[in-house]
Amino acid sequence: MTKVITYGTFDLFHQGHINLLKRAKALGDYLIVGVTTDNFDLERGKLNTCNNVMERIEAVRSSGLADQIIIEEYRGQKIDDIHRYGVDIFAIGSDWTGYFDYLKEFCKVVYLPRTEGISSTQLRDERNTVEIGMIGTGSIARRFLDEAEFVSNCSITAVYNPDAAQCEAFCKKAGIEACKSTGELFAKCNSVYIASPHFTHYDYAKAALAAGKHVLCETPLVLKESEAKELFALAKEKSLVLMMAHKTAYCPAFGHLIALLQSGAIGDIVDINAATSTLTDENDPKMDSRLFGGSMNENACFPLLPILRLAGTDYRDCFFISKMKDGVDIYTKGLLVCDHTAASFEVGLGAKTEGSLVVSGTKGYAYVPAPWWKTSYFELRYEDQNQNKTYFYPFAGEGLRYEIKEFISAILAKGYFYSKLPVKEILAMTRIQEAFIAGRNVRHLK
Ligand code: C2G
Repeated sequence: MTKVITYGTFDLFHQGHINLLKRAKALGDYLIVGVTTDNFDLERGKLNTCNNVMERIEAVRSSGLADQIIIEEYRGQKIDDIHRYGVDIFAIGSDWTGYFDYLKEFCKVVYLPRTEGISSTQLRDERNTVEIGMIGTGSIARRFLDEAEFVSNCSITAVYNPDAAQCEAFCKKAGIEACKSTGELFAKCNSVYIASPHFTHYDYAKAALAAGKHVLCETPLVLKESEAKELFALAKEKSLVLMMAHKTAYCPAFGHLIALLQSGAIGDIVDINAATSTLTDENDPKMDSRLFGGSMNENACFPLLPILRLAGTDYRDCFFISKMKDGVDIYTKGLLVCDHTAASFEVGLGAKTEGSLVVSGTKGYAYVPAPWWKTSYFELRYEDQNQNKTYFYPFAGEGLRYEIKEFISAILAKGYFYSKLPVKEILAMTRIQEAFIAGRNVRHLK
């Protein structure tokens, strides 16, 4: 019996895939099809798949062409599979010609003709495109523009900044239309990315939602829980997506770290410590008390993400110790007391801390080195060091592409969509920031 193996993502399963599988099957008597996992695709830079792994497996299965379906989850697996399944022929489309010649050492390698005129990329592009209007033209907006290039089904169609000169300069460089008002912007997009100073978020988000636009808003969404609740209620009423642009929440490594810890990898969690500091120039608007600057307002959403996810949002008490300068906290240490877990965090714009995340459990601890909020690597450590494990993941570019992809997927899903950053966590983050601004349980260092 001649065994043939082939691999693919098989997203939006189409005639090109069917032809390929037929040609591969014709090479032998038994066809094994490897379907890539969602994580493996992310790792190899494929961020745009529309179907999840189960849907893609089901598509291959229902073609009736595969005698066996396996999943492909790591680089180098093809060699293992060839040995494990006693494969005689490895077959793949001609777009890969030469790439898999290294497998010739283990079996015959055949590059099959690719079907012209159809591809998953083309099908993805034919789906609706989300037109994003941007509010704000600062450094994060610039990065957003670059990162959006990596996400399909979206385009930046217009930009607004009340400072017309700044807006013109940004748009000229980017080759995008500058708008003179939010009304003009809303007319040129179906969704809005808000990257303006945070005290303006509420008004812009409310106006955008009222105009029927989906909203992706930079951190912090707002600084009052009542405002956050109002915005989410408005989004729900109008069936619109409202997401906070929290890059850590959507990156692959952070998601896997949380899943591992929630499944008991270090036992019961007893303590979480996370720090995020970004030394900032004294003259930067982020250091201006009139503009709601300061470390808590600027950075707290980052350490609070793992804390609220792992310890829960129903904390009993929350305390703060701050070092103030010109009316803003240049450094704040926070302590959260939950029923089962203690948590502490540090944020700083005027003081530098070790920006790591440490989660302590009854069986071991997780260590994510600085900058943990751009998670790409972490370790689980145990009393018996032989049990220690290290994990590596991609964190592509600035990492914003993951949140952009999530935003686009949520919009295109047109209905049920599981958000990786639940509303209750955003509300709890806002509640904690609001308590700090109100001076509740805040002690000041001299
Ligand atoms: N294909 C084809 N004709 C098309 C489109 C795709 O013959 N018009 C083939 C590809 O060449 C590949 C298979 O269909 O052999 C699956 O394609 P994709 O889903 O794009 O998967 P790919 O990224 O090529 O993954 O480990 C995974 C493999 O390396 C291939």
